[in-house]
Amino acid sequence: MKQTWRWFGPEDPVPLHYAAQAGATGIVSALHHLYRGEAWPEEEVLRRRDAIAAAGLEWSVVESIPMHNSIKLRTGPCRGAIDAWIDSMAAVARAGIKTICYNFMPVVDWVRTDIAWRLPSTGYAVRFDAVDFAAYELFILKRRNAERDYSADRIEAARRRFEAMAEADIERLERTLIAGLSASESSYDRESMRAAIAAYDGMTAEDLRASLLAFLGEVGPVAEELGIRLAIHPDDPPWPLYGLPRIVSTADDLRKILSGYDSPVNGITFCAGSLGSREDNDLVGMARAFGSRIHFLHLRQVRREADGSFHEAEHLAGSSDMLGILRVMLEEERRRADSGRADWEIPMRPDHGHLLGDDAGKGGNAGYSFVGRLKGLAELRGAIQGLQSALPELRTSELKVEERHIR
Ligand code: DNO
Repeated sequence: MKQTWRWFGPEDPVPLHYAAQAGATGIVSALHHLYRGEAWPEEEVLRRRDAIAAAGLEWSVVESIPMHNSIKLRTGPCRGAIDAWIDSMAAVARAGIKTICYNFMPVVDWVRTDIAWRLPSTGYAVRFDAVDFAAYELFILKRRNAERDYSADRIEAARRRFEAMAEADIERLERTLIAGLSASESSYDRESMRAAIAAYDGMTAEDLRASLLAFLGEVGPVAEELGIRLAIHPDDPPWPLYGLPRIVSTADDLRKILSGYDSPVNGITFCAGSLGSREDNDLVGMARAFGSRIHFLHLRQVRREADGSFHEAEHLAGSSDMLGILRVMLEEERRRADSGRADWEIPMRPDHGHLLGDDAGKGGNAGYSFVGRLKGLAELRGAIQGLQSALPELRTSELKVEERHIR
């Protein structure tokens, strides 16, 4: 597996050479500073690529080319936004990057209620608290008809939670929920959030899927020509939020997307953390079922809690079977290599990490501090080498394993 590391660009407080120190050879990046809906200028793409190359690393995956809401709604500037997306994709392809991760979540990208939840070990994790989330949309955002999405018991629990919140708690929760987590391109205040949600009024999951398939129908053929692999990222968390449809949450969802535009370029980012937040997602089975269309791996784990909440656990110690997933993906790499594919190596990154040691208090992007991700990558690398050492049939990268021993 190609070990990669997300870098948010020159503004990222974790510099590129730290990625190399962590053992990554590839970088995952995007032009985060550019407004969604406009094409990425080629010279900016090349500048980013060269900055990464100057650190001795390779830009392996673009994550993500932003997806303007009009593409999901198929209204307004949709046509122009798709053309811009295609232009960005072409600029990226010309710069030599062949894998593009993107998502199709309406209004909000990944959602957490707490970015510094204290772990028993004294580190911090990001967490989604289902009751806090309900309290926010029922009693703070006051989303229209939100109460229809909750049981009477949950509404009562949310009311009690809300009543116990101080003004500062409300502010912190709101900032975390709608004012932008790292990597999400949008940030809202209460009013613009309500308006963004209202734009989707009446849109069903079927409608949203139709938008995605229409998008793929236009982008897919160009991706085929350019040799690009498209990798849709699952919803995080994988269920509807704010009454908005989410369509990349389950095995059934993925099947519909992959068969809806049935081409090897139409693939997925297998995010073990996002998909693993649902108990009914059998991750090892999904990795096996969709293996040939998995173009990128986000490796992390969550610990699911009884009431629908979850927090991010250590990379090898959550509610999912990480070793099982790694094993299936190593088998997939072996298959690709055996079939003569030059691109058999699947890029993976340790997605998120705990806030540990003296990273606490340094600021930076939630989930993307240095030490926590270094630990995650080290654990994953150890697990991969352990599997390959025990199971010779998984040793696609035996040369690489030896190289590392020599170093
Ligand atoms: C969070 C991420 C997501 C993801 C995007 C992909 O850290 O995993 O923000 O990058 O949704 O488009």
